[in-house]
Amino acid sequence: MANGFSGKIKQKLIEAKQKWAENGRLLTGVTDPDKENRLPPGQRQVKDWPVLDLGITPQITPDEFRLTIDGEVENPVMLDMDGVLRLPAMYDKSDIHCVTSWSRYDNHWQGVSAHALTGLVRPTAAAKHVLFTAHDGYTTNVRIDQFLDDDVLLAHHWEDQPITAEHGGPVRVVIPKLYFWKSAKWIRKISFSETDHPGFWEVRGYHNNAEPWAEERYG
Ligand SMILES: Nc1nc2c(c(=O)[nH]1)N[C@H]1C(S)=C(S)[C@@H](COP(=O)(O)O)O[C@H]1N2
Ligand SMILES: [Mo]
Repeated sequence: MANGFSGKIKQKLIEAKQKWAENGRLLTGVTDPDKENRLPPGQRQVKDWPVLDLGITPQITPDEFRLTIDGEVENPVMLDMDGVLRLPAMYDKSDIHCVTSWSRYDNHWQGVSAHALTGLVRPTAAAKHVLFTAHDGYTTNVRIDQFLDDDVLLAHHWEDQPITAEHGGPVRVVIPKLYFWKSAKWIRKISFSETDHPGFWEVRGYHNNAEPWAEERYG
């Protein structure tokens, strides 16, 4: 493969995060179903933008970028960067909530909406789940209704700049209303399916739904 990688898998960090799930770290026992507070329970606001990964930073140039969308769809596609940029652009401002407790307000994203993507590939009636696969081997899963929220996009710009490699460029997923581990960086495949396929953290004790105001951190 022509793509470059830097770093190596941080096995200790993965084991530590698995322990947090076993111990229920950060759980307050308080939920906020009506989202009365902008900050979900157990979160704190940060002004910087932390980088979280498994230790590997794939270096994918826009030229090398390919995105496969397959599974329960009428029109499977493989898009290159031009193919992504030709789809209607969407802009959104949203907050990030990472399960390790930091939240970052007012991120300005530009990219392609989940709606534009499904308009292109047309999921079949059987499609109920979505699995994202990334260049570092990471996977994460959501239900199709979570994917089709109005603020979900495949982002290629943040604050009017191309998304950097450390933050998942050239293209990453952004699903603002779920904990940020659901937002795959360095996306290379999106698969629609009838059955659910739990992802990297979901099989290591993290919640399948990941809704911050319900404190769905672990489970
Ligand atoms: N491909 C990939 N995507 C990923 C991850 C990862 O390790 N690999 N980490 C997830 C986690 S746990 C978080 S909190 C966010 C971090 O995104 P950031 O580094 O841009 O803040 O990416 C998510 N998406
Ligand atoms: Mo995270």
